[in-house]
Amino acid sequence: MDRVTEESTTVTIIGAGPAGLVLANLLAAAGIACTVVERSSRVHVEQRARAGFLAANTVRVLTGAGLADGLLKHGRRHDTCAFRTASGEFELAYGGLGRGEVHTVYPQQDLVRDLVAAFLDRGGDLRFETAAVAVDGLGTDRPAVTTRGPDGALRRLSGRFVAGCDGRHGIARTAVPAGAVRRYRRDHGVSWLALLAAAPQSMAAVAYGVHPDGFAGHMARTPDVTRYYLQCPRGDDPAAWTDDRIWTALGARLRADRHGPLHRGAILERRVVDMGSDVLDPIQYGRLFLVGDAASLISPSAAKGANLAVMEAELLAAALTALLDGGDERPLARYSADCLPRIWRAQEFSHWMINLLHGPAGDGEEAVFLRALQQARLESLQTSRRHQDHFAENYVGI
Ligand code: RFL
Repeated sequence: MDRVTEESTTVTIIGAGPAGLVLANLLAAAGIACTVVERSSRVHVEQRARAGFLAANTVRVLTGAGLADGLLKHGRRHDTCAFRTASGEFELAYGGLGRGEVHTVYPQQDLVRDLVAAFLDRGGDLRFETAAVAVDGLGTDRPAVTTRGPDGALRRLSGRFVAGCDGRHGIARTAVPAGAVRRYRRDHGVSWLALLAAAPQSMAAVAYGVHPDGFAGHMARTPDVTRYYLQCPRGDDPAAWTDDRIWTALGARLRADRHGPLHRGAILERRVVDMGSDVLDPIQYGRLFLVGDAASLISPSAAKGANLAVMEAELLAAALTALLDGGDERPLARYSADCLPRIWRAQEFSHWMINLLHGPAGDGEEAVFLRALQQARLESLQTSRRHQDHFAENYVGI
């Protein structure tokens, strides 16, 4: 039997993604002891390119907590998106619609790097290459997380609460007994080849190409790197997509012949992402609280995942602080009920976006009908100011 060293903390946070790191920083600022365990290395989490579009609420939370120096300095304002269809291009300057909110473009890996540095600067306890391997005592007032560190040693961290911020495939979800929470889920049946290109953005706006060959997307990241997406068949091998094939498909679907050429560059990353969503209800079990992708996975169609993670981390930090500092149990009791309506709003909008951007292939009766609906949806968005305001509110809001 391996020897297990016993340790204690107040809140054990599993996972150093946006959810875990925002929570850790907010708790540390409130003087609440927490320990973050992260199975990957620091280099890995600080280089993992994913999201880039930060909602106004995310910027507000980070600014209020003094965590926004990097994003305020290097982030870029983004307020327009464009749709390219067979009938031309239309732009939505969403920064002037709805509530007038805009995105800040700042790569997730840069935000993670800032959050790691801020937590360590405060003297925070953050253990990389340390995986949570078991969670126990969730129904007691002393839940514990057993971890295995880089030296192979086992440590059992017991505390008052556990925050599961370890993403969709983490251990926190699996620690919840079957039947204790309900899991809603949907496979949208669509896959994207997610690409990072070593090239500046090709146009100022986010662009969504709606094309008979499938969807294509263009999103800024940094001055030298741009994210693109190509709808692809489920199970496609990313290696089968050569740089040439990628640029040809992007050019065709984003209609470069009509709207101007794309800035090409080497493809730095290509991976197939299956569009799926799920929501756990409640996002709590005993003294375990789920945050971010661990609570609800959302398809990247509307860039909501990281923003939901930050929203939930803020609510959980405030609720834990109210209890541990002031003895008020009510916000923590409400955590799940407070988050779920916002999660479902984001899910609803992301689902609507999926239907806006993808028409089914083929000449079958249903496919033809659904493509006509897609066209009607795009026309409504192009022509109705009310629809545009609603879109803007949901596109940037959380
Ligand atoms: P993360 O970022 O996955 O972090 C979870 C962390 O937990 C660690 N972990 C463990 N650590 C210890 N022990 C264990 N047993 C562990 N198991 C797991 C993992 O190593 C990891 O470090 O979850 P978090 O913090 O909830 O954050 C969620 C966001 O990362 C995610 O929602 C977004 O990236 C989604 N997303 C986007 N969201 C946006 O808001 N805007 C976007 O523009 C956007 N673009 C994207 C995206 C996701 C994408 N992919 C890869 C699905 C683009 C893409 C391509």
